Amino acid sequence: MSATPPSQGPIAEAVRLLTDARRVVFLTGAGISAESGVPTFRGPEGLWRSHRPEELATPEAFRRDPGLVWAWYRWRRSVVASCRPNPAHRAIARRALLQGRGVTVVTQNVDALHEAAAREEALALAAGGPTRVDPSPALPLELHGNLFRDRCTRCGRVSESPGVREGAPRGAEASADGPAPLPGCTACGGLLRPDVVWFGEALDRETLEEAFAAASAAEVCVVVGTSSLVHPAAALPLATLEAGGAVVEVNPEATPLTARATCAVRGPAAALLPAILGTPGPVMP
Ligand code: BJW
Ligand code: ZN
Repeated sequence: MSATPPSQGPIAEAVRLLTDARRVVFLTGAGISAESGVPTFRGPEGLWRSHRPEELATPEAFRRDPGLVWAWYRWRRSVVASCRPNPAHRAIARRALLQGRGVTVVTQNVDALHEAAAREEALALAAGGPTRVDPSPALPLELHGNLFRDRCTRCGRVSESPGVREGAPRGAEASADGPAPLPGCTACGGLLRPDVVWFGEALDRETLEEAFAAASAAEVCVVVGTSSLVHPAAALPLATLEAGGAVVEVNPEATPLTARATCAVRGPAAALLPAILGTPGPVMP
């Protein structure tokens, strides 16, 4: 059972805003996965501290040195593959599954942890019951792609990247004998790249339109663990505000969004989201 939330302060206001809201958007960034062990981008421990974005997360960087970019993504895949959803992912998934289509989960993250939480919570909700629970209301719109998919630079074919999901052998990803060879498309032989969105690249139009439609229709947009610096994602909560909805920000630090948020809750997501949304039950083995 969840602890009784406080009756005053930002948490209480967030609870009040969300209790009866029928249309809710959750917009998440790297901070929601920090407590799962996934590095964030900015900040003292962030990925950009030791790797400059323009060296690794642009199409120019990939054209210049695909081996370097692939080495970085292979390393990140191996890190993320061993990470599990934390109570923040699970609380969001639980709310989406219990409320159904009124909730939209939008993420900038490429770590697939919202998807894992959706499947785990669907199993937990179905536990002991005769029918399975459909995880799809809790599956996220992935604005910046997915670390575990590849895309062919020649024919555009998208495929699951082999050997990097949890439990899979890592031998195919790196070798003690030197850098792994550049991966090729099984359909046309073209060079594969990670199916993620780099700086200067357009986001998938349908996904973005769906996210903006949900944000504009939302009574509440809950913005969790993002620096609110990267566009167009950073404009989603502004669409909610412009349409008359409320914005709840959950972040240990202030961001450019804070001054405009209806309510800013300071602290780590894994503790705060369950306090605001209720604690999910045990995960099924
Ligand atoms: C916790 C916590 C805990 C810590 N609990 N919280 C308008 C204005 C200005 C610039 C632009 C603009 N429109 C477009 C641009 C350019 C650019 C941009 O935004 N630049 C700005 C940075 C200046 N945008 C683009 O280029 C985008 N493309 C585009 O607009 O295309 C237009 C176009 C149209 C038609 C044709 C062609 C082009 C694309 C952006 C792609 C971003 N890609 C990356 C890499 C993805 C792949 C990968 O992972 O490798 O996405 S960059 C990186 O930043 C990643 C993230 O998704 C994204 C956002 O980062 P996020 O999530 O905010 O993480 P952090 O680390 O910054 O912040 C973590 C936060 O968590 C902090 O606030 C902490 O305090 C907090 N936190 N622990 C809760 N426990
Ligand atoms: Zn191909």
